[in-house]
Amino acid sequence: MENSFLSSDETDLKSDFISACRNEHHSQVPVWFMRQAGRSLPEYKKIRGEGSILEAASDPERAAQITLQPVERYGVDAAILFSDIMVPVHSIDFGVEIQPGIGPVVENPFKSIEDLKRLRALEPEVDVPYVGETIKILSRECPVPIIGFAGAPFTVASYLIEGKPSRSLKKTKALMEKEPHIWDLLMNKLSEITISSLNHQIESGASAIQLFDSWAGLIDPKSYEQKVFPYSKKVLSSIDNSLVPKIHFGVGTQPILHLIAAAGADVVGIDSKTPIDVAREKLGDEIAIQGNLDPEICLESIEVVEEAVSKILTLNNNNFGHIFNLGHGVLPNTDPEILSRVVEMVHSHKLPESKNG
Ligand code: 1CP
Repeated sequence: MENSFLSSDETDLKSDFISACRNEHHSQVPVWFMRQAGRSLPEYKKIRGEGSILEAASDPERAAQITLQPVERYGVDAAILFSDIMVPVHSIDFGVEIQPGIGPVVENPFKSIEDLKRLRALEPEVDVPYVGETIKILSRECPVPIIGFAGAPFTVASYLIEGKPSRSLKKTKALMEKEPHIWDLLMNKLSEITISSLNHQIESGASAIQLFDSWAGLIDPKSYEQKVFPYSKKVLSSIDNSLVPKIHFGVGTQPILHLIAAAGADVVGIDSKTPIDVAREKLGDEIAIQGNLDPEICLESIEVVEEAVSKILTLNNNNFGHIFNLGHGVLPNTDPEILSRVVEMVHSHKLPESKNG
């Protein structure tokens, strides 16, 4: 299937979001929110149903409807597929569940070389046909580009090894340091699974992809460079950016921002602790930046939020390579009215007529 949203110098449908990803001229700053689907929306709670998010995500009609909800309510410029970074490893029966209010939980966490056998190759048409079907429904019904996504090998590995959400990543760091050979085999297997998953989403009609390496900033920069970067690079470089732009995001990545870009990103997603002007100083003007309103600020009064939005737009200094977003996911107790106001404010900011001002 063709991606129907092209950049501004193509003749097909034009999208500010895709133009910004490609650092091309457009008139309005595009905006979407990480974790915009399936969080605070009352309409989500209505159709979510009982059972795990993995069940809801495996029903294409329902998953497509949930994906569309934030587009309809907020008027955001992109839709992120309703799914989860653990869907591929769940689908090959590694024994991953997602517990409401907790997150990914693994019954038998990854411990030894024996566990590699439990990570067979992903066959998307057989293992996750519902992902492709959801994207195909969205390709017909969604008025804005669809962002496909995957967890980066490191972040997915951390859940498989820890067995549950963790911020110390003790077991992950121990395996990485003490068992380099097993680490390499594990990361290679996860890289292949990630590549299959992303290519399947692109073939099904995703117009952009985002690689979430949410916990990349929790290890030291040297370990990131040696033990994580090569695999993310393998994933991103195996995706042709003439087909879709590639967004690479992690939290706490300021010291490794150049590597987040060098892994093969068209867009670097930054968290709220990295001011946009600082990011641009590190990355140069060619690469696009996505971010970075603090999700915690969205719990404050409208005046506080407005000031924070203005500050980000000012720091961006009318650079065309900017996609407005949060610095991490929408918090579950966020008032949807606040996010509607953010979209309105971002859209009312006018960019210059041409790239040279
Ligand atoms: O906009 C959307 O919500 C779209 C769907 C989506 C996305 C993009 C979900 C649904 N998950 C994700 C990505 C995801 N999942 C990431 C990367 C983004 C990020 O850093 O937030 C990560 C780290 C996960 C893993 C995960 N799944 C967590 C985090 C656990 C931790 O370590 O703190 C959680 C809580 C889940 C469950 C989950 N995923 C999605 C939903 C709607 C839910 C909640 C389900 C429930 O509680 O029933």
